[in-house]
Amino acid sequence: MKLTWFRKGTIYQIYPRSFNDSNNDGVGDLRGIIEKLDYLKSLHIDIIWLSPIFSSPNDDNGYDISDYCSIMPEFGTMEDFDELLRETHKRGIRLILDLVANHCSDEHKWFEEAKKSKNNPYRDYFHWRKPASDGGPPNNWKSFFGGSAWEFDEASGEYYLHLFTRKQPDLNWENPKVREEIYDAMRFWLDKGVDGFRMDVIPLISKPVGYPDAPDVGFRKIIEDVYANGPTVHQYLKEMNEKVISKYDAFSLAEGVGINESIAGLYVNEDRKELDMLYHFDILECTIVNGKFEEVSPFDLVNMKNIFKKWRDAVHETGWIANAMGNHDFARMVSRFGDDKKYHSESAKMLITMLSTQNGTLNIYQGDEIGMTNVSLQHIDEVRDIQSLNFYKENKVTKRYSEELALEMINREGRDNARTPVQWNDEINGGFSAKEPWLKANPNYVNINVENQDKDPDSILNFYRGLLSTRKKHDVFVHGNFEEIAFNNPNLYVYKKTLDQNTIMVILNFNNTEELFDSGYDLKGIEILVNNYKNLEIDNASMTLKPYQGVVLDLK
Ligand code: TEU
Ligand code: CA
Repeated sequence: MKLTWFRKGTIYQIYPRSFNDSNNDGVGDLRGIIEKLDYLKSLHIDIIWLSPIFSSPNDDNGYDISDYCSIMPEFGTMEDFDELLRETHKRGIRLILDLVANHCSDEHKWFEEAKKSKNNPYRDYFHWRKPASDGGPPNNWKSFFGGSAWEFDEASGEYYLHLFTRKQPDLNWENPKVREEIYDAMRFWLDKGVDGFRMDVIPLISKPVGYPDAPDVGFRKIIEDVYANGPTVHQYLKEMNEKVISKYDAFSLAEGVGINESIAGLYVNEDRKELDMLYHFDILECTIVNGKFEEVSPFDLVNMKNIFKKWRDAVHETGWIANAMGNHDFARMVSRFGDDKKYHSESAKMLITMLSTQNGTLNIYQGDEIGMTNVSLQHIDEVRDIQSLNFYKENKVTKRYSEELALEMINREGRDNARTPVQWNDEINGGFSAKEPWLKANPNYVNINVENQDKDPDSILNFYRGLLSTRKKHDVFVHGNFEEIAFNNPNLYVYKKTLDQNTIMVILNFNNTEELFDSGYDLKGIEILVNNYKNLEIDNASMTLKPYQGVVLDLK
């Protein structure tokens, strides 16, 4: 496949509320991002994705938009945005925005109008249904964040659909006016020069005809079979591409909730002209059985290899995916997949070595470049995430888990883990803000912070910088033919990749003990492109890998 700028480029996700606070009110903002653009440039990233920056009552931190074409006042002004875009482009970095088009805020003008009466012209912008015969919700759908997905509206005696919180009513994409409104908003930003969109829960925009009850299966399966991939989704994505995205030098990146590898191509195969790439959930959810705050399964390396393999095969040379091991919705990557204590630095470096040598666009989530870890919130009052809070409240009623255990689960899996302020230095609140931040800083900022790591040549941060610049020089990191080696080895992840005349071998130790590996090659004088330790212990064709050691060899 042709390596366009968005396929080859590395995306860095910013969660603006937690990135950098320029005016010390405890909330990150656009000027805070501008202050850090040189830092981002020094990381060798190519594209910035901003989580939502639009006006919002912040029931779900901006994923509930009340005006698609204005800036959330807490984050700054339109002038600030224009400057941010200019300054980003000046540094040769692209900027994409978060398009939340499946739902808006209940405080959006559209919904406020729609609620006024059944004949209001905006009524049909949303999904309204009569109650079931017992007066209850029209079907058994559950919201992603707990409780029924339907909310009763007293005034009209009807229910409206909200797959997320009740302050996030789902938009009715069957209505062509809704689609045009969204396309207009997209054009507004694209005309300013933004380079594309990450599309929030985009597979959910088309609902199954007749809103049938969901079967009694796990929530993940319900998402796949009922909520996502509705009958008109491809028609609308084609339309969106044709009318909007294709008119610009811009790309679309779907959050692929509910998409499994067997249908991925329908969304991202190049010849379909729908979306340019997607994130899938299989890696991010590989330890979560059905949904958050339920059953968890231990990390299993062979299972993870399988996930990467099936997705690679699904789109090989026909479509494209994006790879991430963390974002604002999941616990921290090094805490989940590495060892955030004894081998903090080693495991953080090994994981990014793995991710950056997988086929697809590489994604980094803010703070992962310094190995930010999960936080331990001491009391429910410190929790901010609506998903965690809803779980805690619901659990108070059901008493399924003790309150201590519920808080422990929130600390293990909750979204606040990824949302603590970025740790810039060892000053108060990690240098994020002089004022108490909206979500408390992880106290480990005294050790884990950008300033420390910037000075230390062996830091995680400087490893990221080196790795990303190496990746830029070797397209074989980004795509190519994959050959798995020792696939069933539960501790080592080893693969050979070939593109044209270039071959690399990637050897990663996921274990906290030394591991022996026989490469089958004469390794004398071999060029080591990436190594998270100072040395590599080689004996002819064999090597001894230190705990969490990861290397990339150039086999030419
Ligand atoms: O997330 C959608 C989504 O599927 C997540 O809710 C995910 O399943 C969950 O966090 C895992 O437990 C997107 C946004 O990324 C998220 O921040 C929003 O809350 C959500 O959509 C609604 O817009
Ligand atoms: Ca601020």
